[in-house]
Amino acid sequence: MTDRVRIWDTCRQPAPSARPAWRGPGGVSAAVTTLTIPGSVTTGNKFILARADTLDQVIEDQEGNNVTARAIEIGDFADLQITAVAGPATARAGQNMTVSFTARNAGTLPVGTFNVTAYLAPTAPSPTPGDGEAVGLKTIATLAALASLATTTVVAVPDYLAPGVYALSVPADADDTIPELGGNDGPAVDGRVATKTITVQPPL
Ligand SMILES: [Ca+2]
Ligand SMILES: [Ca+2]
Ligand SMILES: [Ca+2]
Repeated sequence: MTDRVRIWDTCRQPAPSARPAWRGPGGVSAAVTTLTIPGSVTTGNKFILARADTLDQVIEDQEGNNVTARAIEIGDFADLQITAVAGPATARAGQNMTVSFTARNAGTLPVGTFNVTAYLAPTAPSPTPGDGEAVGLKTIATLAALASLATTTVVAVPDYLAPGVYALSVPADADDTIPELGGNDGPAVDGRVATKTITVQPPL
């Protein structure tokens, strides 16, 4: 409720051009206005409220139907991406392998701690990032706006993984702790599938 109030506090006075004109009985007035959400609003799922007669200046037959709410996701203008990923040509079930990747924040504000997770998936059907078995992760402490970080991590190939050819993928923020602007969020767009496959050999 606190955030509802915060958002509403800044939005309750639309520009005069956006204020609906007076309408007679049964009349309908539609308006479009641009609102600024203040930086103090925390990220996450919120509601934005539209309230008629905010200052209660009009005595109405029904005062209880002046508000409508719509869900809105507040992002923090981050846009995590993986711009490169590679692993070994072969790996062995039950042993470690080294994965290299480059994480990028294409957004306009720095991001805090997030995980980059490595997955192994069968090559058919063609996997998207995050498909298959999670085999390990690396925690990135922070990434400035428009910064990239090239790094490696050692992950364990599960000993129960059937021998065969696998696709390596690395999505950033697969556990979704960093809200990103709509369309830029989720493992499929926050990750990348390695060009080269990995042949997993049976355990020793
Ligand atoms: Ca009223
Ligand atoms: Ca993203
Ligand atoms: Ca995210």
